[in-house]
Amino acid sequence: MTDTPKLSANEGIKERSRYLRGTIGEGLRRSETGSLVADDTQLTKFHGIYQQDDRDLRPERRRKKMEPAYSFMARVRIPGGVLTSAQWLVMDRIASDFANGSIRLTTRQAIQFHGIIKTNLARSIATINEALLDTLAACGDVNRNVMSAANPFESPAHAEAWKLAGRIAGHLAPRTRAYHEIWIDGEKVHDGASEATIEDDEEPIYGRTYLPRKFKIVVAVPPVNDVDLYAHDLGFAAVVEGGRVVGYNVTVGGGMGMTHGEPTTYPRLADGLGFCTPEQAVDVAEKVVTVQRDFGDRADRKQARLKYTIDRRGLDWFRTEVEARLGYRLGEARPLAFERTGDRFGWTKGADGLWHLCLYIANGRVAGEMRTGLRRLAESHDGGFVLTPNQNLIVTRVSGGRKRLVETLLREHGLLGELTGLRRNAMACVALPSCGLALAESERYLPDLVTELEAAIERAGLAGDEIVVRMTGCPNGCARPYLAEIGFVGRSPGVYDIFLGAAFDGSRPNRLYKAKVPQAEIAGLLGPIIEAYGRERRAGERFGDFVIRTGVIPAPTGAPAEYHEPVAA
Ligand code: SRM
Ligand code: SF4
Repeated sequence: MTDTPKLSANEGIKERSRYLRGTIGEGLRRSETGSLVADDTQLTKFHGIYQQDDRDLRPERRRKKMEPAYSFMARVRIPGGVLTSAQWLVMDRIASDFANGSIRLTTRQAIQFHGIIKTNLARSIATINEALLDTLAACGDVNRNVMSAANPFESPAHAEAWKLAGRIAGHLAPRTRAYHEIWIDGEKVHDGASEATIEDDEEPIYGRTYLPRKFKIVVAVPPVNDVDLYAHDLGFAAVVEGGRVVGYNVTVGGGMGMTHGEPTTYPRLADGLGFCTPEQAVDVAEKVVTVQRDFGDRADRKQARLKYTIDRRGLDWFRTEVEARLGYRLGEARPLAFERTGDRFGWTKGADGLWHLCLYIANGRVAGEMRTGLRRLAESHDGGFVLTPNQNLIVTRVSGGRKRLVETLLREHGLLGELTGLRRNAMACVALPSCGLALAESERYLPDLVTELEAAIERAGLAGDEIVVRMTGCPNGCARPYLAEIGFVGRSPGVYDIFLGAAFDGSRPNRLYKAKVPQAEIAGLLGPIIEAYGRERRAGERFGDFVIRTGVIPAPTGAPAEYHEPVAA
């Protein structure tokens, strides 16, 4: 008898999957349903594909005794978010040929397509591959898209950070050939008969059952914390001397997700692990991943992220284990400071002498007129684009002579305009109607809530002031709401928990201010606090700091209870 806890169902699915094949190939050929079988829907995640159904249509289809309106979301993995104009045009084409007409920029420098029906799925993925991009490992229990500080053309340090993101992404990519068999060489879909062929597949880093849970890595270039370093399983913060990266401070154990009413689940900011040289960074990433592979909880998926492994075993134990695998000690972390999170909008001049224009894209949703504008731009602009870690878009490498032309085109299509500092720093997750886990609206609601809050912002004379506001439709934290100065987390339809007090530079989380607030009451609750901020703030004081100094909330410490127990009744 052993008291080893029973492995979670997903572990069995992975183990039996023959390196992520399952029966996906057969499922794609079955025409009597728009869905795949349940086990395969877990495996497609490793291929960057989620089965979803339109939740707006659920009641009607249930009434009509029809199966749910199944379709698929495909997430394109783009390390550091760098795209050529030609690649943008392919993404644009996929949006109308196969998806719901929109391109969705994510909070992790990737692109999502929603609404792809099963019969279009393989062609969508093959088209993405033709553009030299892929969806492999964009989701699933593996290392996901690696983010790096936007944008690589800004400085040599940014370029190095981007290259590191690419090297890590390549090194930690799954090696299984299942992805190519299923999506690219569709006609040769593996029949599963030949064990020997499959055994040729090896996953030297992951093994047959991959990781216990998703894993996320970022590379930051201080003083800008656009990647939200502390929200991630593993972070590298560039230490720059004389304009060059001399190494990286390594952070581990960040994560945002939690479950309402379950205090053993909580957001957690990453801890410092040490310092490594640029040459050591990929090896450090591999060893951190393998420690989590071997010690992460494979019984309870709610306890399976690296943050819980570290809290269970301790940071010192974790460092010792990583260093034993590296065969050397990590250095002392160097002093470094961040000044801000979020994106810097408008024009900046890069080290390349060219200009880069950061555009605000509301919740990352590129559709309609906006999409037309960006298509027209991509057709005439060969400098490319960079997706930011905050759902926005940078038009890169514009010559000084073309700046006016680019601006005119973007203005014509509503892509440039005056916005309050609150709106420019607003970010919402997808939520309804596609996200199966959403408890409340997010992307479709936040813009209206910001409009309501803007009344108080105008009264307080804060139109130009940046305040970080983020919303998610459930506590999983996809828009990193626990690092917002004002965070909204969906509880049930039309009802939100309000979190206040994160640091503008992303180094301190917020805490639960008030739970279960009906949406009609939010502006009434926050308006007076915003107005008091306008009147009483000290020079340079940020909103997140103000609510602590004036006693609206006690200073957040990151203790798990602070995400579950509200300050205000
Ligand atoms: Fe997320 C699950 C969307 C960034 C934490 N996330 C989901 C799913 C796939 C829902 C599902 O499992 O069925 C959502 C798909 C919605 C849809 O219809 O498109 C979804 N997550 C997103 C995106 C698209 C939000 C956005 O509006 O941009 C982001 C895609 C990122 C990417 O390109 O890779 C996205 N998700 C995040 C982040 C932010 C980040 O990584 O910086 C987090 C918090 C950080 C973290 O991981 O701790 C995040 N997503 C989650 C979680 C909770 C994970 C946890 O261990 O606590 C889930 C649920 C789960 O994994 O069980 C989840
Ligand atoms: Fe869905 Fe929740 Fe993520 Fe929003 S935070 S996309 S509702 S899983």
